[in-house]
Amino acid sequence: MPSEWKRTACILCSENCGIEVQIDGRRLTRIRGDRNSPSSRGYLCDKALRLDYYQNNSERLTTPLRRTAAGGFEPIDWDTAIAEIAARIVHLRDAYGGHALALYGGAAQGNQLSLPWAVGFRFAMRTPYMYHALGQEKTGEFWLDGLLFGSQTCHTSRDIENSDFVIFSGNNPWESHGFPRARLILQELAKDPARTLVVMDPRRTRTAELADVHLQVRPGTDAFVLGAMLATIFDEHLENRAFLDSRTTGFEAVREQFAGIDVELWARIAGVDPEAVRRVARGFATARSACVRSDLGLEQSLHSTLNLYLEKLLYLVTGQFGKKGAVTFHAQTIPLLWDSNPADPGFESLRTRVTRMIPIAGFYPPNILPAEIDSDHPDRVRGVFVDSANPAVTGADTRAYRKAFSRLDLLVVIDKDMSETAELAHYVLPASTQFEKFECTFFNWGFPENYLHVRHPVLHPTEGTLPESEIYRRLVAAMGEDVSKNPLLGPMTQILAMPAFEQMPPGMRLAAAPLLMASMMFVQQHEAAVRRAGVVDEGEGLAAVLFKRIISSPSGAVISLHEYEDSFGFIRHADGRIHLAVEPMFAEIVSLRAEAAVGPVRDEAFPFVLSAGERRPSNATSSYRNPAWRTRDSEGALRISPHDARQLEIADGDMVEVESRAGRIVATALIDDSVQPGALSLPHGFGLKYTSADGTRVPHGPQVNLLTASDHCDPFTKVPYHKNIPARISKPLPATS
Ligand SMILES: Nc1nc2c(c(=O)[nH]1)N[C@H]1C(S)=C(S)[C@@H](COP(=O)(O)OP(=O)(O)OC[C@H]3O[C@@H](n4cnc5c(=O)[nH]c(N)nc54)[C@H](O)[C@@H]3O)O[C@H]1N2
Ligand SMILES: Nc1nc2c(c(=O)[nH]1)N[C@H]1C(S)=C(S)[C@@H](COP(=O)(O)OP(=O)(O)OC[C@H]3O[C@@H](n4cnc5c(=O)[nH]c(N)nc54)[C@H](O)[C@@H]3O)O[C@H]1N2
Ligand code: SF4
Ligand SMILES: [Mo]
Repeated sequence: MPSEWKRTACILCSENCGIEVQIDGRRLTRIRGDRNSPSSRGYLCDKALRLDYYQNNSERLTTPLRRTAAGGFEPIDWDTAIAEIAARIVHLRDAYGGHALALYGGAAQGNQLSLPWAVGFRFAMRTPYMYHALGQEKTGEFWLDGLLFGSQTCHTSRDIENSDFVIFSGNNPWESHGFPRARLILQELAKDPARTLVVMDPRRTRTAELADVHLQVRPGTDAFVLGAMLATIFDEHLENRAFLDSRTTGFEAVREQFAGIDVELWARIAGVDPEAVRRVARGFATARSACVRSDLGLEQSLHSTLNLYLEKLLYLVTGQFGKKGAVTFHAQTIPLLWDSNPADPGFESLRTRVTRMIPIAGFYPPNILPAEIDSDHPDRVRGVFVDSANPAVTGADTRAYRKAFSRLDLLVVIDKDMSETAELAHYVLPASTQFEKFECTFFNWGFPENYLHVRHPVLHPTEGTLPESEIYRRLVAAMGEDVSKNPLLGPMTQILAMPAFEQMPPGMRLAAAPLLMASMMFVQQHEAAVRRAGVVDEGEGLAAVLFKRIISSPSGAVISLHEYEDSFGFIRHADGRIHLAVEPMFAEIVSLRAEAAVGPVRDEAFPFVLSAGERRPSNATSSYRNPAWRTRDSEGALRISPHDARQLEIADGDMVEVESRAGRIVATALIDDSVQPGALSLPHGFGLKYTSADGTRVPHGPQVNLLTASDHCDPFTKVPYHKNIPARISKPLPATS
């Protein structure tokens, strides 16, 4: 008998749309959007309907595992696992120092409630090293935010829903979402003749098909287009003087950087019509409200950090900031982002020992980790603890990762499934799924209204599994750590001793502790906005009321309601202004000018540009391991233009070899006129192993990171240039059967 409808969320992407599920035994049999969710309001994309594949699959882990001398795994009990891992961590820490240890991940798309426990555990390991997927995408933005706004925690949001003029640069929200109810909002934008939708993307994506203007740039040339837009704005005096005077410093220095740029030439380098570039620049500058949203297409492409700087200048010099329909800041419930400020005392000691990389917003980039391990440096990393991540597939250069991990003295993986990273580990610890424990995402980045959705479990934990918070609590205890000195575990342990917490069910206590802490901090920072959201203190204290609202709103709760003007209160520079002049970026603009003078350089040996990691209806990071969830594109096809397919005599469905300087893989060709001649595109999230009917565990679809290299990345952030891999492809391979 199916259960009544229970409320939870889809955990496949950062949106975490509210859902209702019916459960039959252990199966999620029916799923629908939760209309009571204040954020998603019943919206879903169809990937969510198959969440049973996340909950139930043959690769689920149900017991701790320990590597055997023969190279396999043996099941062990939790007490043994915790005691042995704790002892080995303490040994490495005390023999070599905390910098010999690193944490990787700590949270994925929807399971961030244990993050404070994970960070507390990192403190107990005495290491600053927190490697995270955000270091493959967003750290350029965080770094710039630090310089522009005074803190890397000054993260921006976009009021797309209310905007008259929206540019999506290097993202495809029709498929990837990235903001609430994406498809509905895109359709509204497209339909409304009074509003303008611009897409900058080398491929004619579903989002681009909806656009009023599609700037179909050549891969890797966005900096030229954005530079040409800024030059147009300055040439035509379209900057917003009042905003610049009252809110910013450094404008003149910025404007000088764009003097004399040949808009015509820069647009042509990018392969787009100069007049279209000018029109977009004018439209953006003069719109009542405008915003620009970028994602991996800018971050993981050539000039990554510079692209983001130019994108930020676009909205800042036009004053499309801190008002309805524009770019704004947003509140953070749990500070996911930290301010890694080079001016802080002791900052130099945070540099990694081998590559000397700095943290950005508290995160280290996955691209450097293999080098930090696979080195003869006496201070190399020797122990890695991975939680909710699968770097053996998702990190750049799979071979380098595998080789480096094989040199570790200790690799521990917490996952709900046997992942490719878990296969390499000394110990594997089974986590309860996100339907079996209290969870939430801290990617709740709404503005002016901000929401938090704390999900209660809809299933009992699978036998043998634990929630991460409990795993960390046990590990730290077994390490003999005095938690009272731990900056996170200390306060959380005090909260746990409060009578109200002692009475909570065990599964709830550890989850609730960080939420009370977060509520207190949130009220301290945003009291007026919390009150505006209807949180009323009747004597218990505002934080206590907010906490209760958070913990007892099964569809999620509104936690703050800001005013657009509040945006300026987030700025952390002492003068309260936005500092537009980011000197290191000026040098990048000088190089860009030099590049413009030379023109595009082609790698003759690898003449194609491969975009390695496209978001499609057939992928959902590595959350779905069973390939049966895919109703189409089961091969994870390689898109190739009709022109190139003709040249190479490739037909739809042919197998071809794709080769880069880092490696080669075989993929199935899909002839597709949405890609430009010379461009190729492979999906993200394929190549995961699953047990076949004959009992063997085999990968399904392309493992794109066999083609990517650790050093093909941005110099400032080490964010990989995954969207711009020089590649070549073979003629069709002979059929195998
Ligand atoms: N279905 C699905 N949705 C997802 C995910 C998933 O795995 N599957 N993953 C989630 C995650 S973790 C993230 S970070 C987001 C990412 O979301 P997006 O960034 O939107 O995803 P991508 O498809 O990787 O890349 C976006 C676009 O960049 C374009 N692009 C490639 N090269 C360039 C270039 O040089 N310039 C420009 N302007 N564009 C370029 C590509 O053609 C592509 O359309 O998606 C999230 N949503
Ligand atoms: N070439 C290329 N590489 C890329 C990208 C690209 O576009 N191209 N995109 C990059 C981006 S943007 C991202 S975000 C990363 C994503 O890559 P990762 O950071 O590695 O994250 P996921 O792929 O989401 O893997 C999450 C793991 O968490 C496990 N998991 C799910 N739920 C739970 C849980 O509740 N507890 C625990 N402990 N584990 C759980 C899943 O089984 C899975 O193994 O990939 C990056 N890699
Ligand atoms: S995949 Fe993302 S957009 Fe789609 S239902 Fe799940 S959370 Fe919502
Ligand atoms: Mo991501």
